[in-house]
Amino acid sequence: MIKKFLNLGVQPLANSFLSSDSKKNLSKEFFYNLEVSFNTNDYLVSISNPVNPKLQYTDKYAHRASESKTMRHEFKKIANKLKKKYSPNIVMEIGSNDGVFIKNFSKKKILAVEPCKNLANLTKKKFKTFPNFWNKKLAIKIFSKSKKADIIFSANTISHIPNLKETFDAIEFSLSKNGVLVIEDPSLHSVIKNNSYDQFYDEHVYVFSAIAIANIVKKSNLRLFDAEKITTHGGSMRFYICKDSAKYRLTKKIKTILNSEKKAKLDKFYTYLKFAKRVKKSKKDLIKIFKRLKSKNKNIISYGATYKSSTIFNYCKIGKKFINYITDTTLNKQGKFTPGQHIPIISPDEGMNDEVDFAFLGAWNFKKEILKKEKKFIKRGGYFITHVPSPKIVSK
Ligand code: JHZ
Repeated sequence: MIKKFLNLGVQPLANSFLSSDSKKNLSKEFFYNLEVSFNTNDYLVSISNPVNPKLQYTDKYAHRASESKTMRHEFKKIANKLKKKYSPNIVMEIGSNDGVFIKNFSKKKILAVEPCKNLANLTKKKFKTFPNFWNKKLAIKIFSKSKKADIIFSANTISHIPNLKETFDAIEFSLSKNGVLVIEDPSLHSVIKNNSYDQFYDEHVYVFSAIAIANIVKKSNLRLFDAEKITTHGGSMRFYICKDSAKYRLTKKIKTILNSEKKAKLDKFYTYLKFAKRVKKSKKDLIKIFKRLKSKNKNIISYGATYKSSTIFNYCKIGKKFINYITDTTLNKQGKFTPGQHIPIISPDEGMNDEVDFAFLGAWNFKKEILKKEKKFIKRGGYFITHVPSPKIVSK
C-alpha cells in the first residue's frame, strides 16, 4: 500500500531557473504539488506525482556535476577504485552530465548516456555519448550487437527515473555475465537522520534505502551484493548490484547496512510520520531565524543556488523579503532567478562582499569546502545559517 506522509506544498521544477523575472515569464512557470509517500510492500520512498521527465531534462539543464572540487575528487577516486577492482573493458554511465566521472576511463571503453542535449553536446566531442533517456529501447540499440558492459555506473540519476522496473530490466540486459552496476544516490537513512527534507524535489522521484533497493532490483533478476556509505551530497549510498547468476557473494558491509536500516525502522511507516513532524518544526524554526535577523536589518544572502534550496525556499516561503540574492559559481545560473521565489543569482566574486552579514548554506552538503573557501567572510564576522540537522547559525 502507498501511504503519504509529507506535503511540501506547491513547488516549481527545481531546475527551472528563469532568465528574467518579467510578468510574462513568470506566468509560464510550471507548478505541482510535492508530496512524499512510503510503499509498505517494498519500503520504497517516492514522491507521489512524478513530473514528466521531458519537462525536466531539457537542453537547458543547469547542474554541472564538476562544479565542486569535492565531486571532481570523489568521481576520480571511485573511477580508479572500479578500474582496479574490476578491470572493465566496457564502461557505461547513465546520466553522464558533463563527463566528470566517465572521462577518467580510456576513451575506447566509454559509453555515455545523457538525455540533456546541452550536456550531451559537451561530451560527444570527447567520447561516445547517446543523447537519450535510458530505457529498454536504448539498451537494445546499444547492446544487441555489441559487447555488454562490465561496469554500469550511475550517480544521482537512477533516483530520478520514474519507471524503475524498465530501468533495471534494461540494465540487466546490458550487463556482461559478471558485470557490476554501481549506483550512487542520496541515502534515505541520512535524510531521516539529518532532517534534510530538501532532498525531496521533482527530480528526486525516489530517495533510496538499501532495504528498498534490494527489493526493487530483485524484480529485474538483479541482486544487491554490496554497498558503502559515502559522504557526498550530505550522505549518500553507493550500491553494488549484479545479475542473479553472477559470482559475487553478499558482503559483510551490506549485511551491516541492512541491519542498521532495520534498526532505524526505515521499513516502518511511523518513522516517516515522525520525520514529517520534525520537518514542520524545522520550517517554523528556520523562518524564525530569518525573521529575527531581518528585524535587526541584517543583510542575508544564500550560498549555492541548489535544487535542494528550491524546496526549502518554496516550502518555507522564504523569498526576496529575506534573501537579497544567491551566489553560485555555475556560469549558466548567474544572471538568472530561482524557480518560484525568483531570487536573483549572481557570482560569488560579486556577491561575497563586505555588506553581507549572513549566508544561508543552500549547498550545505559542501559545508566543509565552503567554510574553507570563505575564511575571509568568517574572519570579518560573517555567519552561515543552516537547516541541517536543525536550523541554526554556524561559524565553523
Ligand atoms: P549541489 C543537483 O542538486 C541536481 P543540487 C541533481 N538532481 C542531483 O541529484 C544532485 O545535484 C546530486 C554551487 N557551489 O551539487 C554549485 C557554489 O556556488 O549541492 C552548484 O550550483 N560554490 C542532479 O543543486 C551548487 O552550489 C561552492 O563553493 O542540490 C551545489 O549544488 C560550491 C561547492 C558549490 O546539488
